[in-house]
Amino acid sequence: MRHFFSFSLLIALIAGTMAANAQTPYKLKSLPYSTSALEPYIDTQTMEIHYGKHHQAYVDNLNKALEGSDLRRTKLEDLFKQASTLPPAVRNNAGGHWNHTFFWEAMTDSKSRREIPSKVQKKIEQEFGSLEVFKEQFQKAGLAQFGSGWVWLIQTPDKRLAITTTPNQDNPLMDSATLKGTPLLACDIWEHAYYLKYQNKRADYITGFWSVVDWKRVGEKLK
Ligand code: MN3
Repeated sequence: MRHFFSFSLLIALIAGTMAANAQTPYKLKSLPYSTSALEPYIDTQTMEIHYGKHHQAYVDNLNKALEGSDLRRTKLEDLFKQASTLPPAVRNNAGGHWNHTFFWEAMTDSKSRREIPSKVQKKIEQEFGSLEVFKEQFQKAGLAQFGSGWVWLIQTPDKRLAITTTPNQDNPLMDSATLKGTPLLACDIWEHAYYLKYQNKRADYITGFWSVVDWKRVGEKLK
């Protein structure tokens, strides 16, 4: 009996260690396409620096900020529910890691995935009047965001669609967000996302963004 007891204790300890390791350290996921795949809308050099340097830094700094903390056992999506209570280094780098992973996957080099599924088109028409009006409003929101941040298309808990912006590396999953919901699409409007190619012309960058959006993925996320 005593042996059995210590054996199950050992198993519990191993399982506990594995669960902790499943979360940290966080790693940079591979891009779903090459760094030149979104040319000419998103240039190769920007992709290389944005993904390889900026995103990597969020991952490294997140791992550093979580060192020795119980928070590393918590999934990022669950951390965001208590974002307003998190140390700034955890909140900013956890947001930075999650938002960029979401952003890379919001774009595609596949022609067929760039076509908008009819259920997405219909839902957008219902909510915004037309796809063109939606794009205009999304772009306007992106331009109105002062300084660094993100513009999002989200699905709110009542299943409606909405456009919202978040400052810095915040996102609509955070308890602090002015409008909360499930992200369907995001555009990074930090200058580092576009300055090398577009300089101060954020509007042209967002116009280019429409050409590489993975609309199929928006459809997969739409409930
Ligand atoms: Mn960025």
